[in-house]
Amino acid sequence: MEKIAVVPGSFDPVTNGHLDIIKRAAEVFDIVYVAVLNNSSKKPLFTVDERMALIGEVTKEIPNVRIEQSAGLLVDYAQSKNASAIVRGLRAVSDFEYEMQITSMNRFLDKHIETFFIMTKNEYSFLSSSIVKEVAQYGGNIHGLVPQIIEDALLEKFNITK
Ligand code: COD
Repeated sequence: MEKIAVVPGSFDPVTNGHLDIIKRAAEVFDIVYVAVLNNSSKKPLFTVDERMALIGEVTKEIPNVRIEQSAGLLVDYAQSKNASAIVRGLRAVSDFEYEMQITSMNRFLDKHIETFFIMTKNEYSFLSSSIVKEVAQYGGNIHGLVPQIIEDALLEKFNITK
């Protein structure tokens, strides 16, 4: 039976940290759905369609990755894909409390779904979409933190010419 996982997130925009988690999940699972979902506590910079297109572009070499969106609950989406696993990335201890909370809630909603965590690579442990946006907004150097196409998209969003 195929092992199907969902890698959910806001991906606003996708960073090298996210990409690393997606690639490593794709080595373990047969099919990986990268799901762009709504995090009600965040106000996105990129539209869902823009985020999906950018993720599609940077994962196009990984054959078992599919990019989708969902406006509802993560567990409902996972069920609709017959996914048995949710894969999340972990950076520092500060991620733990939030991840514990959403994992417990997802298990309360669906007792069959299992959440797996992949520890970030050291070089990405400080990296987040928010910090990349913050630096890009002021014309700072984000080279190496996001793929080139994401860097270009950020500069365009912030009307920065290099
Ligand atoms: N290294 C490794 N992993 C990383 C890095 C990095 N540098 N940066 C981010 N990550 C990981 C995050 O830990 C996360 O696992 C994943 O990448 C995505 O990160 P974000 O920030 O893009 O995504 P979030 O945390 O905003 O996603 C939250 C969801 C959208 C998944 C959540 O809000 C959700 O499930 N929404 C749908 C509604 C729902 O079901 N709610 C109930 C559950 S609370």
